[in-house]
Amino acid sequence: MTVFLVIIVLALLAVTGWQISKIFHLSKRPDADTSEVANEKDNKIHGILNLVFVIFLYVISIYCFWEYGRFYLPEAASEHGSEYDTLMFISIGLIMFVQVITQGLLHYFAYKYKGTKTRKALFYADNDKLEFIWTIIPVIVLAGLIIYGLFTWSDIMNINEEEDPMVIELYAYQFDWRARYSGEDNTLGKANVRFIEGVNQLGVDESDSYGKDDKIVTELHLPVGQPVVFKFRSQDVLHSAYFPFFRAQMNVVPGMITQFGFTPTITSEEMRESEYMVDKVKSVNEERNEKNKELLAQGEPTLDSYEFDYFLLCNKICGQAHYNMQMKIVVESQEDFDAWIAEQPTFGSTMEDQVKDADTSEDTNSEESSQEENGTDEPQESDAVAVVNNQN
Ligand SMILES: [Cu+2]
Repeated sequence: MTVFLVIIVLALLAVTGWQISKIFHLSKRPDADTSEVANEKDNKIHGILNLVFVIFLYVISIYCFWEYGRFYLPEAASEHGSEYDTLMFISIGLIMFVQVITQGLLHYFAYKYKGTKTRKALFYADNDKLEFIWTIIPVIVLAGLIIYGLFTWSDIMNINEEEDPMVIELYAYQFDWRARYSGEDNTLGKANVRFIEGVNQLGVDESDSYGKDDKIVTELHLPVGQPVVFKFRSQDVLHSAYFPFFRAQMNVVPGMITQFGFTPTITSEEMRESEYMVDKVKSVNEERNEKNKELLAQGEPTLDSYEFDYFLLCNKICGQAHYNMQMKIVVESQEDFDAWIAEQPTFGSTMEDQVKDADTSEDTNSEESSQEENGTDEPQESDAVAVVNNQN
C-alpha cells in the first residue's frame, strides 16, 4: 500500500514539474530565442564555464593537499615501508602530473575553440606520427611503473627464511584478535576450529607437541629490528589485518592461512617522541579538552587524554562491532620483549591449569553439596572466544 502511494505521489510530482515547465515556456517573450540549437551566447557561457570548472578543480585540489596533508601517515615504522611509500609517491606523482596537464588542456581547448558563427570545424582524419607518439609514451611509462611495482611487490612479499624470522600467528574472530607466539621451537602447533573448547580459544591441537610452548596473548609485542612472519587465521568471516604504521595489510580468510612478514624499525616510545606524533597527540588532546568542557556542562563522564600506541586493526567490514576490532601493538627493545614474553603462560600450562581447576571445582562442589547449598560461588567463566559444538 505504501509503495503504491509513493508511486502515485512521484507520478503527480512528475506531472507538476512538466506543467510548470510548460508555464515557463508559455510565459517567454514572443521574440525570445526558443531554438534548440546553441547560439553565440550559449557557446560563450559554456566555454567560460569549462574554464571556471578546471580552475575550481585545481584550487580545491591544492586546498585539500594543504588542509588535509596532516592526515598522511608519518615515516614508516618497518623496513619495507620506505620502499612501499616510494612506489606509492612515484605512482601518484606521475598520475597527478599527467592529470593536471591533460585536464587543463582539455578544458582550455573547450574554451578556446568554442563555437562561433565565423569558425568552421577542420576535418582532420588521422596522423600516424601523433598516434604513435601518444601510444608509445604511455606504454613505456606504464611498463616501467609495472615492472618497478612487481620488483617492489616481490621484495615486500617474499620472506627471507635465512633471517630466521619469528613466527607469530594472528587469529581473528568477531570482534577481536589474539596473537600466538610459537615459543622456543619457533614452530606453531597445529590448530583447527574443531578443537576450540573452554580456554583453548584458538583451537590448538593438544596432541601436537609443537603447540605446548606456544603462548597466546591479547597484546602484540614485537622486538625492534627483529624480522617477524605473521600467519593469519580467521575463526568466522573474512577479516583484514591492517598495520598502517608498518605499511602492512593482509586478508584473514576462514579455512586458510595467509602470511605477511616485516621488520619493525621504530619502537612505540620513539614514535611517541617523534615530532609528527607530538603534534598529533597535542591536537587530539586539544579537541578532547574542548569536548570535555561540553561533557562536563552536561554532567557526563569526560574523555581520557590520548596517548599514541600502534594498533592492529581490522580493515574488512566484518560485522556490527568491526569498528572496534583492534589489538594494541608494542614495539620495544629485545630485553623488554624477552622480559614480557617470559611472563606469558604457555598453552601447555594453561591447559594443565584448566584440568586442575576442573578437578578442584569438582572437589569443592562435592564438599559444598555435602554441606548446605550456598549459591553465591559461580563457576569461573573463561574468556573463551567461542565454544563450538561439534554435534553435526
Ligand atoms: Cu574484522
